[in-house]
Amino acid sequence: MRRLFVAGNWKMNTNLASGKELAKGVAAEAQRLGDAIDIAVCPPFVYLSNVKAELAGSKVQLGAQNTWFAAPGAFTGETAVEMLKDIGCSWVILGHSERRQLLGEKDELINKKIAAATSEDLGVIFCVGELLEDRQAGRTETVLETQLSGGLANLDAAVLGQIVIAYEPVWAIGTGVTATPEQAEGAHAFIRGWLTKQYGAKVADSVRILYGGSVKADNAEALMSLPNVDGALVGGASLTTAQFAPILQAA
Ligand code: G2H
Repeated sequence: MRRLFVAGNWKMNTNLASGKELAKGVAAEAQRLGDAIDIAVCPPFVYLSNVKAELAGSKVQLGAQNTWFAAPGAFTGETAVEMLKDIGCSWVILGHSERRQLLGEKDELINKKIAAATSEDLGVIFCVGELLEDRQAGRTETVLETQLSGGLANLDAAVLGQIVIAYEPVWAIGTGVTATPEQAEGAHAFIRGWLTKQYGAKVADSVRILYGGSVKADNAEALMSLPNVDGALVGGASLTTAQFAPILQAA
């Protein structure tokens, strides 16, 4: 049985005060819910330590939204995996479509980052997903396969224990358009089938696959109750406790 996982991707949102307030609210909700699910928040880099302080004593885990793949050194503006670990991060989001599209991140770079994070025991939320034009042209599975095989290249099965995959159809991100349960389940089942082919059924059955893309209180339960959907990566609706708490409750 896979344990459900809900992570809030705050993207480039909040300020210091609102980020601390939000962290406090999520910690309080997590406390109320007990130990039923895994919960993480992924604030902007500059607020990671402040948010961590607000989460003290809470089971809510901390995640970063990016990392660099090399050890500390001359990489202006970048952040090393060991720095993220040092300030208490348990997770890093990699392969997000906003970084693929806006910053030109390719599968090869994402693969290096995944390898670096997992080699230091930092959990990875590895995002994959197709563009609208891919879906319309019937290329969804080809795109997912390319992103999965590129991102996970040369990683052995043991590493999969530290990786959560997030299926985020790009056409559903921040648009208010959510994948239907059939579309989500279809893509998730395809991903699990691919994992089975690559790593065997035991590993594939243990990997959590989150859905991301306009998850809200009113669609969270339908999505997270699907057989191959093991939680959610939530953007916009993770930015207030009022919207995030019902999603946590739905898990
Ligand atoms: C997809 C998601 C979180 P939103 O990017 O990763 O954002 O829920 O705002 O669509």
